[in-house]
Parts: sequence; structure tokens; C-alpha cells
Amino acid sequence: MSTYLDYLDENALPLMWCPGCGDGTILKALLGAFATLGLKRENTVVVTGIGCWGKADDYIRTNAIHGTHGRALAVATGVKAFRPGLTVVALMGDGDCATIGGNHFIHAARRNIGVTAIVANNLNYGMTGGQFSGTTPVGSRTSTSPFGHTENPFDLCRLAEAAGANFVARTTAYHFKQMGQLMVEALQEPGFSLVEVVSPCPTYFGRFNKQGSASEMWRSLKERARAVGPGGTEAPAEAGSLEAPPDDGPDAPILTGRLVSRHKPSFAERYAAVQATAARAGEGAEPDAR
Ligand SMILES: Cc1ncc(C[n+]2csc(CCOP(=O)(O)OP(=O)(O)O)c2C)c(N)n1
Ligand code: SF4
Repeated sequence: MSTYLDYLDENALPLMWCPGCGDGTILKALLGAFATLGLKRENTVVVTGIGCWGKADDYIRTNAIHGTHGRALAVATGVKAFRPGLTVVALMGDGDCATIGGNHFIHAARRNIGVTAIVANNLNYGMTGGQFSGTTPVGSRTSTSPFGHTENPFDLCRLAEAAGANFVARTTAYHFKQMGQLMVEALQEPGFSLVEVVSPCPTYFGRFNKQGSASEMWRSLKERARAVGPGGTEAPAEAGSLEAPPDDGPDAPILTGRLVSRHKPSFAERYAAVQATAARAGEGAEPDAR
């Protein structure tokens, strides 16, 4: 039986992330999910953007493409469209996914293409010094909002749901077991899947917002999580009923669990059907008008 170590490039250690950062834990959960599913390294493609979490591919022994900032999903879409049999995973920070790459995110979800997006949402741009991003809560202090952020944040899960993703889940870096289980489910989804992991950035977001030590930030994730769905303590959320408060500041509750799971045809299924129709038309048959 394989373990996360089968997918970890130990030669690349030590990890570059700051002490107390959530990225190492997310990496371990992801590689553990690969092991649970027994993914073949040669059939797995990890695509990253740029940023602290975007460095994750340095430590992963599968195929990998280190993309450009905000374009991980564009690259991943190309890979999956051309080779639908591959498992394609896009690793993005909230800057990558929801800010510079926001348009690729909504269109990947709308297409329902079979890519799994693992978003480390640390509520700011970590790598470049803690600027605000598209998920920074109102009132938060960042290096570009030293007196409090004025804009509403995206709720990534609501965005993905509204755009058409089949599988949408949120967890935190603290909830290691739940994180791994959600990743396993997401990786098996034929359509677009999102696992948003709310993750601590003690170096910038935590320090600017006086959230205490790294361990206090981790404890806060534990305390603020409100689990829904299987294993949760509250009623399961139905599709269209995500009740996460998106703009209640940096210490707001975090709704976690499998938030959306539905079975609309994926991009690959629809595309294969169109290809078959086109092939029949090429052989002289009437095109199917449906
Ligand atoms: C097109 C482009 N714009 C800006 C940058 C500079 N840049 C590198 S990483 C980064 C922010 C990363 O933040 P995020 O995606 O949230 O990831 P994190 O570092 O927080 O994990 C920025 C703005 C870049 N590399 N490319
Ligand atoms: S700057 Fe923040 S996100 Fe980047 S490695 Fe350090 S703690 Fe992690």
C-alpha cells in the first residue's frame, strides 16, 4: 500500500514555508489522498501558479507544471481537455485563484472540466509581503490596507457553486482528516471540483491582524469551524444553501465540509458526445439536433 511518502520528493526538503504556515499540512493531506487512491505518478499532473502554495510542486513526484500567476487553471484546462484520462490538480493561493486568476476560476467551474482545484486560502498574498487579495475580509489589515480593507471578499465556494462546479468543499489546515477525505472525493469527481482550505499565514496576515502566535492561529481555525454534511455537527447544506458569512471580518466562523455535490455532465462527457456526433456527420449521417 502506498503512502504520502511515495509522492514526496524528499531530496527537495526542507520545505520553504515559514514555521506555522498551513501549506506543509495541506501538502501532506494532498499526497495522502493520492496514496489513498493509488494514483499512478505518470498519470497525475499537478499544475501550480505562483506564490507560497504555488511552490508545492517542488516537493511532489508526479508530472508537474509550474505555471504563471493566475494561470494554473488555464494550463490545467488545456492538459485535461487534451488528455481527459489524466488526473489533473491545480494548486493555487487565493491570489492565484480568486484575484489575478478569477476569470479562469469561474470559467473552469462553468465548463465543469475535470480538474481538482486545491486552494490554500490564507486571505492574503503571502509570497509578496501580505497584500490584500480577492478573499481578504472587510476590515482586515494587510500591507496594502494598513487601516482596514474596504472591499467585500469572494466566497470561493459560493462562486464555484454559482458557476457550475460539481463538487465544492471547504476545510481548514487544522482539520487534517477532513481535508484528506474531501480531497479523495474531489479527485474522483469527473467534473470540476474545489477544495478550499482556509490556511494560516502567521508571517503576514496573522501578524498584521494581531491574531497571536502561529499556534493561536491554528487553535482559532479549530474553534471557528462549523462542520456541515457527513461527520459534521450541523444540518447538511443543500446545493444553493451555502450559509457561510463571507464578510464578517478575519475572525468569522468558517463553514466546512462537502458543501455541493451534484452530477451534471462533465466537460469531457459532453465533448465526447459532440465528437461522436461530428464523426457520424462526417460519415454522412444527419447531425443530431439535440
Ligand atoms: C503576472 C504576475 N503578477 C504578479 C506577480 C507577483 N506575485 C508573485 S506571487 C504573488 C502573490 C501570491 O499570492 P497567493 O496567490 O495568494 O499565494 P500565497 O503566496 O499566499 O500562497 C504575486 C502578486 C507575478 N509573479 N506574476
Ligand atoms: S509568507 Fe505566509 S503563506 Fe508564505 S510561507 Fe510564510 S506563512 Fe506561509
